[in-house]
Amino acid sequence: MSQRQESPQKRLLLGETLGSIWDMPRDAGEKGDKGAPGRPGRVGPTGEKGDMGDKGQKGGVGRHGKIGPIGSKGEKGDSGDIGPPGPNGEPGIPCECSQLRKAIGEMDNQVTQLTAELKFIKNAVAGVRETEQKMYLLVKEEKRYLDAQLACQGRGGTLSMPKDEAANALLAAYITQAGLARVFIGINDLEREGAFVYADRSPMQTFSKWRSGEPNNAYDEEDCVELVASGGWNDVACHLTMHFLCEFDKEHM
Ligand code: GN1
Ligand code: CA
Ligand code: CA
Repeated sequence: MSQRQESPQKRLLLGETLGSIWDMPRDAGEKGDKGAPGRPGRVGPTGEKGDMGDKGQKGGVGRHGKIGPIGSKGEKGDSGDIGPPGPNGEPGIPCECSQLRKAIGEMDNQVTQLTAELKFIKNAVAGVRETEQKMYLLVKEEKRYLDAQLACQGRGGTLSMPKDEAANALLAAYITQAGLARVFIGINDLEREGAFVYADRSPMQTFSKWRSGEPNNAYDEEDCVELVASGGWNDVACHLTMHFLCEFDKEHM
């Protein structure tokens, strides 16, 4: 199909005519049918985050877990009630009771006699003092500290180690009655200056009985200890010689 060619003037005129027809007021025609629905619009921007939703429903009960480890041993229970008494024993052999009683009575007398004699020997002859656990002996030989300790050990004991007020007071009274002013006791700082220990190397406990100003390590040579009659302690030179106090453990006699 061939296109009809118009002259430029004619095309201009036609254009103007069409334009004015287009612009002319027209009567409204009848309403057309409803058009087809338009295409869906573009996807909108991401919305703002909403509030948290309601809490979901509680889930169902879970499966049974595995058996746990064995628990620790329980405490010991209370002791049970006392059982019923046992049956009577077989009859004994007839005893020579009066003879046995006589023998026991005689032994009782002997024990009393021996106890009195022992007391005499301990106090009057040996001149010892004692407490429930210890026996103390004042040795009236003048020795240096280490020789005094050896002399006590040779008798099965050690230099006296007063570890409480009662023992210290007993020893002070002991030397006072003997008319002595001072004796060696088993305390020293031979190993480390100022660190006083007992002769059995046990450390000083809370109890001590230093005289005021003691221990002073006078002349830088006082590593042994004397007990003076009034009950106080003083550090003195170990090479001094004096009487001394031994002690013996009754448990080991
Ligand atoms: C004695 O007498 P003097 O001051 O030298 C004692 C010291 C005492 C001191 C206390 C050998 O020394 O141990 O600390 O008195 N020395 C002797 O004043 O007994
Ligand atoms: Ca000292
Ligand atoms: Ca001293």
